[in-house]
Amino acid sequence: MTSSPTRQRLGSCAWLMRGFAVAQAPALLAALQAILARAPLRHMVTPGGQRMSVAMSNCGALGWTSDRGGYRYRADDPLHDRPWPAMPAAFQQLAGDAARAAGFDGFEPDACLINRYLPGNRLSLHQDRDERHFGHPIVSLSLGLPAVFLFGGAARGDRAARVLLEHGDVVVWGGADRLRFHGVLPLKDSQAGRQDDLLAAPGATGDSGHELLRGCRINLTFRKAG
Ligand code: MD6
Ligand code: FE
Repeated sequence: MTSSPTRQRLGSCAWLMRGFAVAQAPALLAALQAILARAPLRHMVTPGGQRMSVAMSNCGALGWTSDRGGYRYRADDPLHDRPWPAMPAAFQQLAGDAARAAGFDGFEPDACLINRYLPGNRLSLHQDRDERHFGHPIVSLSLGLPAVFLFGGAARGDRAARVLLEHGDVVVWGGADRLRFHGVLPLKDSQAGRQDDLLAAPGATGDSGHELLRGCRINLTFRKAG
């Protein structure tokens, strides 16, 4: 495994950049608060009829949605049939900078999916394949409480690595890793003790103090969906 203090390889085209966004987090959270006032977090329903435990919203030209009809990107928030809030410049900047640091130049996301995890919430193994092209990477930013990210292989049954994602961490993946299965283990109630088998950052803490993050984890994933 190739590592550096700032970049840790998770796959041939997948990188964890610990603490990459810690400094920008307060500004990102202020922008996020305004977005969520207009496009509130909600529990979507899977095509199979299950209510998702993770609450979601979006910003950008396109937003990822799920309902009985399937998974798809839409230009309008189905809660009120108005466009999703625009993607703030600070979000675009962060996503482009992170992609570049991971070797993907010129990343211009048009979609940002916002995921909010409360203790006990999990995201089962899935691939991200609702985007029009798989030639663009995905940039994922973790805020708030830490979570264990499962990073699997090309097949659902492949063994998955466990990666601890903490406040300010960014994961970027694309290329040969773009369709790897991944998920999130149930969120722990407090800042659980670090486990030896996880890739953990020395000295990192789980909380930033912003009220939006009280008792939860928020993950932003930036994609080029259209
Ligand atoms: C999460 N993330 O970390 C869920 N997908 O809360 C994802 O599903 C994800 O982190 C694609 C790329 C990066 C991700
Ligand atoms: Fe995903």
